[in-house]
Amino acid sequence: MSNFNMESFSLKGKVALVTGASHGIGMAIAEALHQAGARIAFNSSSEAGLEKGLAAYKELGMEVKGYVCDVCDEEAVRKMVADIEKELGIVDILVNNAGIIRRIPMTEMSVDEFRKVVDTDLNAPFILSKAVIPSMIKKGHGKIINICSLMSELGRETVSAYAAAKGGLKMLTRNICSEFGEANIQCNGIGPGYIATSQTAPLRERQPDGSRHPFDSFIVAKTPAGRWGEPDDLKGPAVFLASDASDFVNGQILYVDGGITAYIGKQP
Ligand code: NAP
Ligand code: GCO
Repeated sequence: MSNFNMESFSLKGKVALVTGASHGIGMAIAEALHQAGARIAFNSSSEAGLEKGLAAYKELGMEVKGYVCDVCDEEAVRKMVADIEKELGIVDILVNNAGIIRRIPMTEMSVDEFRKVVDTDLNAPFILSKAVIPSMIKKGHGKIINICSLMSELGRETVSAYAAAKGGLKMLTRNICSEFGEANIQCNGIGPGYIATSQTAPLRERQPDGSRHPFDSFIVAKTPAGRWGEPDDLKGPAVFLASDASDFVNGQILYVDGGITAYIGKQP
């Protein structure tokens, strides 16, 4: 007899850490996990970002714990996780959302710029996961959700560091699954398509004559849904992967992309 019921999607009693959730996709995911019953911790790399995030959560009527923490700094991450464990409890759900992109032609990109993207988008999820897994093992369960990208699968001009990092994040997801599945830790990824946030704002800016950005029109044509995604489109998939309902899903990347990775594109 299956013990599945709608409570399987509940996160009541769970503690979730969503990195880089002072706005954008991270905030939307934090909102959804909170709606499903989780207590939320988030971080920003700056005091200003933290304050902005806390004010926004207050507006939403959400009581959350916020921390200033650079996800690339292992010592700072260890301290943040220890503080969360003291103030909220062991982290049951980690969402590695914090990330950056630099759009620079590869031959013009400095090694330092390449390294910074890989550090934030790949090394930091390793650092965060390493910090929370021991307590998850002790507790007997845990959920790690890595925010990958359609660029975990596809490349394009100027995003070499980002695509390399997000491709690596896909494989880190599979490796955490492989190494800790037997400890009842499920590690999956969400691969958003093109989502309307501050990160993609430059790709959607109106042209001087008021017309749409060519890239904006290109993406809308390439996406079967015929639109950019919104952060809200990621809420349901995040709750599913954070909940007991996905206990037998491990090492998978769930593409939430309006179909773009499945579509060759309309004949011009
Ligand atoms: P965003 O608006 O730029 O938000 C990224 C967040 O990451 C910011 O809140 C920033 O926080 C945080 N962050 C960056 N570096 C950090 C660091 N060193 N330490 C702590 N926090 C740091 O981007 P978004 O569109 O919401 O993207 C969120 C995630 O989704 C990223 O991993 C991105 O790669 C991924 N993604 C986005 C899209 C899209 O189309 N938008 C598609 C696929 C995947 P502070 O500024 O507060 O420090
Ligand atoms: C870009 C975009 C993409 C999105 C996202 C797509 O420059 O092509 O920023 O990289 O951010 O990752 O899934």
